[in-house]
Amino acid sequence: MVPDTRTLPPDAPAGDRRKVPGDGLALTSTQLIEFYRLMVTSRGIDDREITLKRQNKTFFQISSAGHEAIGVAVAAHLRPAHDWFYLYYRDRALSLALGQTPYEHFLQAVAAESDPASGGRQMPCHFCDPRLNITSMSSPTGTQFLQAVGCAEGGRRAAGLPDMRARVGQVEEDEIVLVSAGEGATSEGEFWEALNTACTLKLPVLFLIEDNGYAISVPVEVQTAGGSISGLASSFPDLFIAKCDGTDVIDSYKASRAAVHHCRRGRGPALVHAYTIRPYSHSMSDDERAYRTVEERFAEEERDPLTRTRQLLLDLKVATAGQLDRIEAEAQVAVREAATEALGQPQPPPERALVNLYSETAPPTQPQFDTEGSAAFDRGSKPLTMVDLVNRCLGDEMERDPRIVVFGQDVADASREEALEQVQGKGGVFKVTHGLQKRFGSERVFNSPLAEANIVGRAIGMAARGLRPVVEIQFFDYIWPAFMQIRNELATMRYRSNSAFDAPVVIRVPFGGYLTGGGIYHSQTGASLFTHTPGLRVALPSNALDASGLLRTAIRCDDPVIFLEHKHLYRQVYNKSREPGRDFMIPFGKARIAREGSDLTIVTCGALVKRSLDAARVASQKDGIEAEIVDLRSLSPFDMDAIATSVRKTNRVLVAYEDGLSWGYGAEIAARVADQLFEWLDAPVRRIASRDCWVAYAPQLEEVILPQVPDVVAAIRELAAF
Ligand SMILES: Cc1ncc(C[n+]2csc(CCOP(=O)(O)OP(=O)(O)O)c2C)c(N)n1
Ligand SMILES: [Mg+2]
Repeated sequence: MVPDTRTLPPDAPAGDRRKVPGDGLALTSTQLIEFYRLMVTSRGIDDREITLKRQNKTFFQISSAGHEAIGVAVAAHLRPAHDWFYLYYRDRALSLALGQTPYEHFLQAVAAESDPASGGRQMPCHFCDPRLNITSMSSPTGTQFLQAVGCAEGGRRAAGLPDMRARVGQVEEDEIVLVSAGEGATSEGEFWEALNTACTLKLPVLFLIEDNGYAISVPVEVQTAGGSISGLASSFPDLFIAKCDGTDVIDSYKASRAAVHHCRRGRGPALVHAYTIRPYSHSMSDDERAYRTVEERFAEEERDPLTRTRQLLLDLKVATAGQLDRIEAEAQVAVREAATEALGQPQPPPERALVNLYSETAPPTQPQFDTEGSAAFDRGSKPLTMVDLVNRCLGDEMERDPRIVVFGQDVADASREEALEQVQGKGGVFKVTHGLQKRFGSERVFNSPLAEANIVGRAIGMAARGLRPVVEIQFFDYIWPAFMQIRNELATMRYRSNSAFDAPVVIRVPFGGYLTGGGIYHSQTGASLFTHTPGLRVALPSNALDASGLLRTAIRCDDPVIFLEHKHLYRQVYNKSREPGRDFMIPFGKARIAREGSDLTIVTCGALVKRSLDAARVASQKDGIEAEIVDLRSLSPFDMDAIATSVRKTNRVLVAYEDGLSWGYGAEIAARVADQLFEWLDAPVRRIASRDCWVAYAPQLEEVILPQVPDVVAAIRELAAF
């Protein structure tokens, strides 16, 4: 008869426990047996998937073999649907321990439409389960760290703000966020950014690093200075560190218990460095015999967590060999049945390929976002600049929706609260967020470190739990460190999670040239890099009024938006407007006819709108040519109907844009016009754009590199004469 509860000897585990406080470790035999059942189930799923892949019944396989012990041990201290989880692909046992089923894992492997993690969009072991607070994982290594920080931070901020808390869903006082990854992924800069912010804000994030010694074929000593990630991280303040043998359930249990305890008590983040093994090569696309010696591989076999746990249970007399054999056999039956059932499930039908790219309930294209006709202009007030109206829109929206947080570099008035009373406030290098911190407090308006991926990654983590981040990237020229987060994380969130999660984040970005001296790194364009990213929406207003209306829509809609604010247009007198009212919205995909004309159409946006208007005036006065100007306002989606209507009238098209000519935004417009409106055209589609060059600092060079009014005039004349 096995006693139901026993205290295991504290000297049982291997590994370094110097920093693990407390020795009393109570585990029931039932728990230990459950650990074993989950571990053999996890290995059984991997083995079954490998067979299915060889039979071409699944399409990819990556295993959790060797990582089972740390997985079940850490999960024992965590609370699904209470804590939050950012997992990685070797966390099959962990996810089973949190409550997922073998059937659900197989549904993803066979790419079933009913796969609850992604609806057949993602490879196997890309876990996602909103019922358990397992957020959607993607494939890039290391992108999950900053999102986990944002998730923990979102909970913390909401916990302190009753209005926000009431709107964002469940927030638990003692919740923690688990984020896991391999040791190789810690070489990504975002790991260090995440540790930095987690420690700065003392957030309850548990970093679980499952160190199997290899990142595909690259061994840890090539990856990590000194060969130990916990050693490298040891000087972060308030970071609790525990090392353990991740193939030993007891050692793993103790280390993760201490780490969870630290986080739950609000003492800051923790890092568990678990030494695991990787007995099955990196994935089925890899053969480790190409780079590992026979001796090394055999030595690793000695540490197989399944063998070790089985022996432990026998040594402790928790179960007999016969009982363990039966558990294994039952697990195999359950796995086989789950696989068979999943194999009968159909893949998504072809007509569903594009579903879930964008919100179906609140996309920015919907009529609910068109209040343009009922603007409530305050007749008595002065016209305001684009900076003023964007600032007012942000303030109005923050007042309306307590879920909105605003952050980025320099966006706060003054990070030091003691300074806040005495100073005027910074509020952004362009002053667009000026006064918002004073008005809404430092929990909702705050500065980030100088790290662009940090801003977007955290925003995605906050959005996953219901906050509405409106962040600023200081200059478009410096958005690139965040591009991985924007393209692979933000834009894919809805699609890859089958709409279980979304990411309604607005990224405001000062953009563009014509600064006279902006140079290479303060003049950049490149909108097409974002319009080429499915899942994103992109806007580029050319005047203060449109900026107000488009930003309000961007904030209220459920899709992620890149909101390009042209720096050159920020304070121009010619584009000012009166305040249009708190509900003034312009939907995306609705162009504006900036000038009516009958001889040719100029399709344009941003700073080229004014240049086209000036050129059209010259052409009208000097040549009698009347150009119609279509200001697109939103670049993705764009208003093809407005273009078509104009082209059917004028039969000639010039596309004018600020990106470099080749592969730039207008190239696609020109191609669409040529393709869809060919029979309406009396002349070839012409383009005016920047030279395929950086914008040089010398004003004389800037002038020839960026398209100018005379260039547009010349193109109008040429096109009209064709
Ligand atoms: C950003 C990025 N670069 C490269 C890859 C390809 N890749 C997938 S897994 C992997 C190795 C990861 O090693 P590690 O973090 O140690 O995890 P392990 O697979 O060993 O568990 C690489 C290079 C990727 N998915 N993402
Ligand atoms: Mg590794």
